[in-house]
Amino acid sequence: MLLNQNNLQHLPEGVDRPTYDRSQLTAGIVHIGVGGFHRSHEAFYTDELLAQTGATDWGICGVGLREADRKIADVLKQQDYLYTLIIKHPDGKVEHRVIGSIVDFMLAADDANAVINKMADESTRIVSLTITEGGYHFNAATNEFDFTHPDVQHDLANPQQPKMVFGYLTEALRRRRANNLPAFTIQSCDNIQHNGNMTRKMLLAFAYQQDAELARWIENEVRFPNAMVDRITPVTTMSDIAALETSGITDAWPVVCEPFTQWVIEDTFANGRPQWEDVGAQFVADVTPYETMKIRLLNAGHSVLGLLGSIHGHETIDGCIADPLFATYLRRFMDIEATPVLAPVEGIDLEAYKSVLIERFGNPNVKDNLARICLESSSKLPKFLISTIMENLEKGGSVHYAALVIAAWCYYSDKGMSKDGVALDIVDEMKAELHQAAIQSQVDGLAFLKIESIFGDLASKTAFTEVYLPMLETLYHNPDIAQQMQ
Ligand code: CS2
Repeated sequence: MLLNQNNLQHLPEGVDRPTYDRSQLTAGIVHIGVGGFHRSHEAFYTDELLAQTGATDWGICGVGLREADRKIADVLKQQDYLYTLIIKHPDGKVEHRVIGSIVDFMLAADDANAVINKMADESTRIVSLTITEGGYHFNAATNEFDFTHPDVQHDLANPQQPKMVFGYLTEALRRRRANNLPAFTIQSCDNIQHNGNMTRKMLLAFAYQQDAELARWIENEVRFPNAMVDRITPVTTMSDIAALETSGITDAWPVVCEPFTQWVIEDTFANGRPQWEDVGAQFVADVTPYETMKIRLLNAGHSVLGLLGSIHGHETIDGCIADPLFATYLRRFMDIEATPVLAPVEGIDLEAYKSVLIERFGNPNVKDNLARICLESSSKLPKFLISTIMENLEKGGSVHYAALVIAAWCYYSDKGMSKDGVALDIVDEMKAELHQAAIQSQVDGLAFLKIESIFGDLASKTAFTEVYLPMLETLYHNPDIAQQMQ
């Protein structure tokens, strides 16, 4: 059965589907970057909210800023913006849930002005974002907004015809202000520490350059709540689509996820917000301890398995966890190196959190590919892992487990293959630089660590290098990483 509004009632029994009247919804949220994660997380919470509370003013209008989003636009439109969330439980049970919270989708490439007007419309109260790290134009080396990108330069000069996210936001806010409308909240849902503060800093840097008076208004009126977001969402595969078809739903763009989900949000909104707390989200005054815990345990844990596992020849996270050597290594890393540098988190038992994490990673039905995990490691590892190393060095803690991961990353960047010669699919904006530095490390063992924008001054810390260098050397002699993980 083709998924669309008319066919909702004819879907197979057991499929959860919107029971609320979608035709009554207005889009109080405009979301930029409709990918897998938005659809398994914010759109899922919002769907639950619409179903449980009968709210009608919090539908979502998706926006695609890239020409590459055209395919998504076509598929969603054809399906009346409906899609299936395929929730895979560890015991093999699979839940199918049709999500109805997205009610429209606009492609900026078709009509930039219409997208800006939509954001500037009175009904829009939140603009949320999942644009990945790269979308923020943040320069890690200077800690500032990167004005050098051609799209940024273009947007400064052409406020009415923007290309990148901050150009759109600034112009929409300009129109709201001109129309005496209240500002909207800008809500980042990216897995970035202090994602709200980051968004604020980047937007203001851009806006001040373009129009200082407007920028001051933005500074005073817009709110940017920080949030910790969590739900493992692997890449949807053709076999997921085929299995769904066998179950009776024809959906060209479903999304797969685990049952677990968490959203911790700082309660600072400019213009109202959905009662997401009614459907499991947590509103707190300060999200810092939650996000540090998540990034240093979950995301770092993923990277530990991703890099070591890739060299060993594992393909998925659950494949790593099924290997006792990897599961034990991960737990030791968490206990010995990550936990000692975490602040206590109110209401959370860290030991239980770690055990749950390992269970989540071990879910044999969520085939989370290591290639996804290792994607853009250069922008992930500084926050996920290197911060833990630095803090351990400061307080004389262990860096042994993390050091092997960095050595593995060097080997991986150099060879681009597993120990058995299977080619690895490496996607990283810094791929070429990483590769060069890694090759160089055969001559100068510290060459890889000398990439300052990633490692800071780690190459000068002997307490680290004396652990790291022998590991790297051993790895080059014998890439059977398992031997060093014992
Ligand atoms: C992963 C995350 O990209 C990664 O390296 O660790 O995508 C992770 O699956 C999510 O943050 C889970 O919430």
